[in-house]
Amino acid sequence: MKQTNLALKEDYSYDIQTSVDPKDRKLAIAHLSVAFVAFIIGVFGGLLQGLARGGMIELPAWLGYYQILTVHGVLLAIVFTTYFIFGFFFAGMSKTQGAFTDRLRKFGWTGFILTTIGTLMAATMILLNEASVLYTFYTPLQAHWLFYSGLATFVVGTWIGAAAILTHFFKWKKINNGKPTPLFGFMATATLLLWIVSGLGVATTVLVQMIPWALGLTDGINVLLSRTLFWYFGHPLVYFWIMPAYMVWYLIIPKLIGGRLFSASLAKLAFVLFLLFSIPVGFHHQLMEAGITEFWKYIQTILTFVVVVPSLLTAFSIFATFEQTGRAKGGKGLFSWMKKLPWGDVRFFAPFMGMLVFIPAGAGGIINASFQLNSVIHNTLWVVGHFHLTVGTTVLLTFFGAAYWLLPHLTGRRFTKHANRCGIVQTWMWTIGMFLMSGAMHLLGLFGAPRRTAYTTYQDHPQALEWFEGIFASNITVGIGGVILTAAGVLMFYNFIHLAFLAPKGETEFPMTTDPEDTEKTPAFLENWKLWIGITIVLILFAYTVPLYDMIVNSPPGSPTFNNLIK
Ligand code: HAS
Ligand code: CU1
Repeated sequence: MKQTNLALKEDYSYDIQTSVDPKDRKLAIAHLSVAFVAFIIGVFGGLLQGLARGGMIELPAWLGYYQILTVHGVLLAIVFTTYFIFGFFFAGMSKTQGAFTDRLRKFGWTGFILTTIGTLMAATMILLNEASVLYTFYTPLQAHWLFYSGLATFVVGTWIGAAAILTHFFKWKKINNGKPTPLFGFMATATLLLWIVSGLGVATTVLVQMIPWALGLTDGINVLLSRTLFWYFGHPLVYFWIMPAYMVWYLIIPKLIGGRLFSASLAKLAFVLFLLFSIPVGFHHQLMEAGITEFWKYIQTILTFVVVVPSLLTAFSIFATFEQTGRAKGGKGLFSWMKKLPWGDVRFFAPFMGMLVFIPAGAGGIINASFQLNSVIHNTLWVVGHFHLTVGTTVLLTFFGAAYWLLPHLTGRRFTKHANRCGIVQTWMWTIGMFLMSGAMHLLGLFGAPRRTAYTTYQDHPQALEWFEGIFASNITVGIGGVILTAAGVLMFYNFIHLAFLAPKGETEFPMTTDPEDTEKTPAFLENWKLWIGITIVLILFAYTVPLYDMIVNSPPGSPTFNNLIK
């Protein structure tokens, strides 16, 4: 493996053909290992919970349904995603902007250790059945104060890791004043700033409301305020998941298909728009909630539709990249250029299937956000179907696709034909399993099947007994899909072990697209982070100040908010 010393060179010229610095590789693979251990445990949590809900098994008395549901959600949606993203970011920043300094790498390890301590604290409380509060842990469900302390430690740990990555980025920017920054660092910065600004909401409700409440220091809690602070964080949380997946689409896929990204400016604009508009939209999770006026719900619905735009820009950019590459390779006709894409390479195929699934997934999100239409689907299985497509398929299949080159690159092994074959099979199994499970969830949701219930008889719903609904709108189909997904999950875990620890020693490329042609012409204002952070704060204040003030000043009697801190 060509070992170029990646210490920040004076001219900060960065050669993206180099590999990840050996010391940074250890930090990245530590994150990815925790991610995949959490993944396999979370997958089995999902199997048990899906079969119990479908009435196909009875959980043992010592294992609660909501406990196993919390395990499934926390380990997959919070732990797997966060550790994978940080592992990917440390590796990508080391590759594109040179090795981290020892001091910054120490920050990285400190963040990793704190995040892991927080994970273990929260997981222990869940396993002791002291925190069966689901992955959104919002009130009025109450967990043990150690669970909330674990969450707070987890978040602080990620902030320290983020500080290392952001410092690495801005040092490069300072030394290369005026030069367009590398796309990887730009996108990671937008994602981590989003994570930090939105994390302030959930940190506030955990530290100021939930922990005092769980310790019995306050005898009640302002539920509306707490849920609002949670959803101030909760929607940007989903973009914290999807933006790294988009980074794989923008930066890795063009290289793998032998092409070049369509436009750097469009890519940077999309990520700036995510930073600006991901946070002032949390009310679209609370459209059916009392205590928030229609006016502010409607404002945040409009802002939600604004934040759909960067996803549409992404769809256009990626599709244009496919087409210009397919045609450059001699593809002709309206669509036959698609034959030129590397369908047999799982590093492309898995993320591609994630993209394809994201078309109906995103459309479902637009339905969810369509204000009064939300009343049809809110708190039904439709929403569960939605996020098993968005994060459960688009994000996860994209991360799996990245793992096939990232793991062996970091551990000095080869991405073997065997791994590729296993990967193609795994992708089809995951896609088919999810089509059945999420498809049935969407349909059952339309028949009114509730979410977050241990048992339901909606598969016997009279309307659902037409042959089509009888097959698809049934919990049996959900269960069958869940079993196929579990098998696919086990195969993915095998692929992780094979690629990280068993594949033959050797070299695997970290594929990264060369900068698009318009890089030098990228408008300088796109690099003005002070401007973007300023506008983000203005939008948040515009969308939340009045409703939050209202929730505090007019909080229902007996539900101490910050009042007990103010009086
Ligand atoms: Fe969502 C609930 C609205 C995106 C995840 N969402 C959730 C929950 C989760 C979640 C976890 O407005 C449940 C939380 C809970 O437990 O209560 N969501 C949206 C909207 C979008 C959206 C408007 N969601 C996501 C993403 C997620 C995610 C991304 C995770 C990664 N969502 C909602 C709403 C709710 C909600 C309400 C609350 C429901 C309720 O009442 O509780 C948008 O961002 C979607 C925009 C995306 C598109 C699709 C663009 C297509 C692309 C692929 C192109 C394909 C290519 C390949 C390039 C418009 C980018 C094509 C090649 C070919 C050859 C064809
Ligand atoms: Cu959302």
